[in-house]
Amino acid sequence: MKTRAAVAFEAKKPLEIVELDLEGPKSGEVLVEIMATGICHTDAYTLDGLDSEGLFPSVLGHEGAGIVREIGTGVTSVAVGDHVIPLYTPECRQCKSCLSQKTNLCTAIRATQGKGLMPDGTTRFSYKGQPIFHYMGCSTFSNFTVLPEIAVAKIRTDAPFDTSCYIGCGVTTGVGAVVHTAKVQPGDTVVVFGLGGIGLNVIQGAKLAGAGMIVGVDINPDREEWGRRFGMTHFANPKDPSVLGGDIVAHIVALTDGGADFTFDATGNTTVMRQALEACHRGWGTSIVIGVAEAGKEISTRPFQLVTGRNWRGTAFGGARGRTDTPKIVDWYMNGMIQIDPMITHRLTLDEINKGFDLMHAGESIRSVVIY
Ligand code: NAD
Ligand code: AHE
Ligand code: ZN
Repeated sequence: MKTRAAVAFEAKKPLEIVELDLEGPKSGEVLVEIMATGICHTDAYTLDGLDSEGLFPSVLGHEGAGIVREIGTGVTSVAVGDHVIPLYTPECRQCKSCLSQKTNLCTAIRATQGKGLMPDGTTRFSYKGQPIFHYMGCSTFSNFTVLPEIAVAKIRTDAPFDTSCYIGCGVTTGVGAVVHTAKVQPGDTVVVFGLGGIGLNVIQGAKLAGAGMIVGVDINPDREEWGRRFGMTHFANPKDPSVLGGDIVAHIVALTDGGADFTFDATGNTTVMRQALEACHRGWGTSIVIGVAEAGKEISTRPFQLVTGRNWRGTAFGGARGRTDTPKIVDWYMNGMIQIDPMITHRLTLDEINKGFDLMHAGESIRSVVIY
């Protein structure tokens, strides 16, 4: 079949809207009509050539929602007509990682996914006879895409596509980092570095978990108002002269009476990751890395920071088990426990998708969503 898609033909070049050929689902796979997709900073990072796994030409996008239109042989967990969210973190329920119950990082198809291929080692997309790579196993910047059955979460049919697509990455990552990974407890002090599409969801997750002080840190002053809308109690801009001696770590440590119980990096900047670790409380504070850093970047700190009891951890997809937890987060949204609508700042057509990247880079959007 044919599908309209925004293709990343080369790094650092705008996406091009073209008609691709798409092969139908093979055994264990499903064809999904994507109804809406968010644009996450990770898409921009890959398009900018900063991802060590980045492949071109490819169909980016990993934050979608849609409808199953066809199923391959052997598919049992979803049917034609089901509403689904594609999962870049699948859940096979059979691999060592899934069975361990210690991680959400299913390994069943990770190797081929990282090579831009389906589990059988081939791609379903092509353009003028040339193969086009998949991205993060999802490729939601195409109106139709093919996914393994283990990489779709069935969701309720009354959830709107243009908001629930954000649960495919940003919402689940931010809220999940708090509730699944950190397991923040009532009264805990939380500091969030980076108040974009992910960080604001960390803030609302912290509020949901009953955190006491919730501090937001961002170099964009407009983000103070955004943070307060979702439960942030204090804000610090590292560029502001009011920051103690120009040292954001000293400022946070003073503000939080010795450091935070939990800090989160949602910037992808390795200098900020160090600040987040060092802003944790001596003896027990834990810093969670969410941000994805550029290829070649490394994190560092004085080992003394760890010797004296600070913990450094990371999280992917908010520690959520794709098929099990994603539908629950959709319920949280539909029940009003968490907000999504105000964070969708821009709705675009597929032809306007490059504008979504421009808005993100200019700090003018929280989430842009493409509606097919
Ligand atoms: P975004 O662009 O919407 O937000 C980033 C925010 O960080 C912006 O508000 C920006 O002003 C702020 N910022 C930038 N530099 C800063 C600094 N030095 N100090 C303080 N604030 C700073 O991006 P997003 O979509 O929210 O994604 C954030 C990060 O999370 C990206 O690195 C993305 O790749 C990553 N991410 C990781 C996962 C995961 O599963 N681990 C999932 C989604 C996104
Ligand atoms: N490919 C990169 C790493 C990118 C990365 O860390 N991706 C996150 C999701 S970001 C979503 O916006 C993730 O899930 N990582 C776990 C995994 O298995 O990819 C690199 O550095 O090579
Ligand atoms: Zn993402």
